[in-house]
Amino acid sequence: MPIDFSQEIESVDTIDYAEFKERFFIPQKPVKIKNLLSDSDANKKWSPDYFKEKIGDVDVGVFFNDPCYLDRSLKEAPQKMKFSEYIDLITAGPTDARLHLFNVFKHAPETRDDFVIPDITDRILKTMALTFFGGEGTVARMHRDMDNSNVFLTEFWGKKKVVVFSPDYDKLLYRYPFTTHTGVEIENPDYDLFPGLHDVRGQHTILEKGETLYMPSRYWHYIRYMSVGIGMAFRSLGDVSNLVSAAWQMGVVSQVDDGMRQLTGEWWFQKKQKWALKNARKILKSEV
Ligand SMILES: O=C(O)CCC(=O)C(=O)O
Repeated sequence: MPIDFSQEIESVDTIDYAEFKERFFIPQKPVKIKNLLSDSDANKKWSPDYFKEKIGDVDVGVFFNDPCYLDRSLKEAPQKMKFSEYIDLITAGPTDARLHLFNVFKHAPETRDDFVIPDITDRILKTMALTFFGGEGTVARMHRDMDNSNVFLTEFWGKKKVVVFSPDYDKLLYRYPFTTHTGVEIENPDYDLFPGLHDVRGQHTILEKGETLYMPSRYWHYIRYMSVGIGMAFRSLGDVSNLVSAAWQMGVVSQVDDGMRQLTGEWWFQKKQKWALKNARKILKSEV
């Protein structure tokens, strides 16, 4: 059976703290909330032109999906351009150029007042909202967020397909050890190389303008922009065990990974690839 993410993520119109906690937060289940921020000024005002006018002259770092970075997030964007040029690029037609975790509020602080983060859960990092820009066809390839926080992603312009998988599928998704990344392409899976994908089940949604998607801590996510898109994510801290493992991952494991990559280059990447295949094989064997 092919990898299956045809199930839709549950969707609610509105939800309060108590219901969210009981039905989604404690069980760590994804949910789309249609009207968490749909009334905000951001949903009324944000557009490519709105930001082009405000911060057109700012230099921004633009990311592309280069396959040589399959096993990590790039810390620095490979290309810089004026924000206005970036908007011209993404509005001209399909492109994979994206602004990832972009702090638009540093350049246009007044736009932070365009929305109020609701008290939907505890330990929300209210000052840490970040934005994402992309063109039609832009892909945020499959990854888990290294900080293990709970993510609330709101789309304020355009729409995107989001596919999520539980962290229980870590090994069958062929996570490269030492990282929160995988080389699998879920919309074009290579079953010969990654046979474990046959057993993977996920969920998807089309996140439309104004809607918010809650992705629990450590959930895998894959995102494809169906149009030019502007999103904003805020986060709430994971529980103690997630915080400890995030600190370990960021402070130790990924430092070792970076060091080994610098020392041994391709050898390290191939080693991780082998380990990922071996980890999945073990699970497949135990299932027989
Ligand atoms: O919407 C996007 O471009 C990416 C969002 C994402 O990967 C995240 O919130 O972790």
